[in-house]
Amino acid sequence: MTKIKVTYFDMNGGRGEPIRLVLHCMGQDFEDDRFSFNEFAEVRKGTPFGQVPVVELEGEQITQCNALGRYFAKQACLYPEDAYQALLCDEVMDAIEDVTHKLGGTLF
Ligand SMILES: N[C@@H](CCC(=O)N[C@@H](CS)C(=O)NCC(=O)O)C(=O)O
Repeated sequence: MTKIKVTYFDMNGGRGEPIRLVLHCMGQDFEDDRFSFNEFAEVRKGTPFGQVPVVELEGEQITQCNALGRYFAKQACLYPEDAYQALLCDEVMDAIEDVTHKLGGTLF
């Protein structure tokens, strides 16, 4: 696999953590680009949509945490091939995103 750089807050959790975790699980080297909350205003100027997480892959900046999580999880055999099982995974991921979205509103 090519060079991977994950840019996200220096925290355990949030939208970036599942991406870091799946990369660790698959033994994939990656640049763990962490930044403080104070640095976010500057970092977001260089990201699509002004949001994080962002993963640099094949020289492109890719966004959307669940899409990225699924992409790596498929390569790590951590995402079901069975369509129904995949649906159940997606349901949980999207429910967590709903909660995260509401929580985010209280932080920013
Ligand atoms: N749909 C995006 C949402 C990303 C997102 O909202 N990230 C937060 C940090 S966890 C952010 O950058 N918030 C700043 C903003 O939306 O202005 C995803 O799933 O990755």
